[in-house]
Amino acid sequence: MPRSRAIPLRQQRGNWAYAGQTNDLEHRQGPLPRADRSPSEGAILRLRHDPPTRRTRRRIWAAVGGGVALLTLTACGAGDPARGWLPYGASEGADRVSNLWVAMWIAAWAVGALVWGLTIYCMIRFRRKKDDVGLPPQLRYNVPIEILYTVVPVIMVGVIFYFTVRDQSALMDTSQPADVHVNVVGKQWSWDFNYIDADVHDSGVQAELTGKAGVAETLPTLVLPVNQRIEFILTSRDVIHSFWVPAFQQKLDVVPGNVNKFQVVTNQEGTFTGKCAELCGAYHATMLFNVKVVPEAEYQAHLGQLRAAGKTGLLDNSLSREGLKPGEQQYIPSRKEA
Ligand SMILES: [Cu+2]
Repeated sequence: MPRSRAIPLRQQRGNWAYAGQTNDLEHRQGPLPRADRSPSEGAILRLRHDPPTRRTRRRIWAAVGGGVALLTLTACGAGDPARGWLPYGASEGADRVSNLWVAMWIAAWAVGALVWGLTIYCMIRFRRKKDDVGLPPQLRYNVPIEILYTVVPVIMVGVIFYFTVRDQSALMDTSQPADVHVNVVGKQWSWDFNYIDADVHDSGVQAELTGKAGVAETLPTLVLPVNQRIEFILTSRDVIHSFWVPAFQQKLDVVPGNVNKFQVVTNQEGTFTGKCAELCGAYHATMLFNVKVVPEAEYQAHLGQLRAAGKTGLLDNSLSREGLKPGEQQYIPSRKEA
């Protein structure tokens, strides 16, 4: 049986109205929840707020307007909406990354639209009416709904996990023989490039960030042939770096003592930026380089220039601070294997 409780009568104060005034306690069942009590003023029910003032409404509309303007401006920036505003890719793997990225956003927006839609529907459909008194019926332990909102997110995470693992496995697959093998060596604060197949090397120095135009031309440049499968074999001389060419939309840590590898198939000529993506010390920001993807003849010409400049042979990883861990050397192909 419903049980009434005596509530002290209080005067209405500010935005609050008190239970005693509306005599609505007959509509309640059971003891009052803790949240409805005020320690100093006894059991008080929060029944209604005054409607938002004009000023508050103006602020809400200003915030909504600002958000829409920000979204519009962002959308007008560089990049292609069909690729989720990612930079254009210069490798086959880049398409895989942007497809996964766009698909995730579509799924996220669909879930967001559903949740917002249901939220707004509930806010309107079940809003407090002028003549409502007391609290609406309080529901709990709806087993079918609880199962639904446990199982559905698990399925969604499972789907995202499946596609992520599928694409990651493909991007990290190095089982196919590569056309070109480059041992990229990270060092504080630049990069060395060992062109294993051609038995030549290039050694970079850290960028001089003068703030003036022309810095890009002074950076170490990794030259690669177009439409070929390139294998990057990553080693470090000192601390953990991360080899990142944004146009390939792929990066991988460069770990001292270990050999990490990944392959890309270049499919676009051009000059792209490269950088270290792992905070590796005071001059981490100067670990900039260029990647030039060129026709085969131009690539061979560049190798010839390195040879002519006396940069023959490879820079040994024994130059590294700690060398490679036992058993890691086998992952760096020798010139004959490459
Ligand atoms: Cu670094």
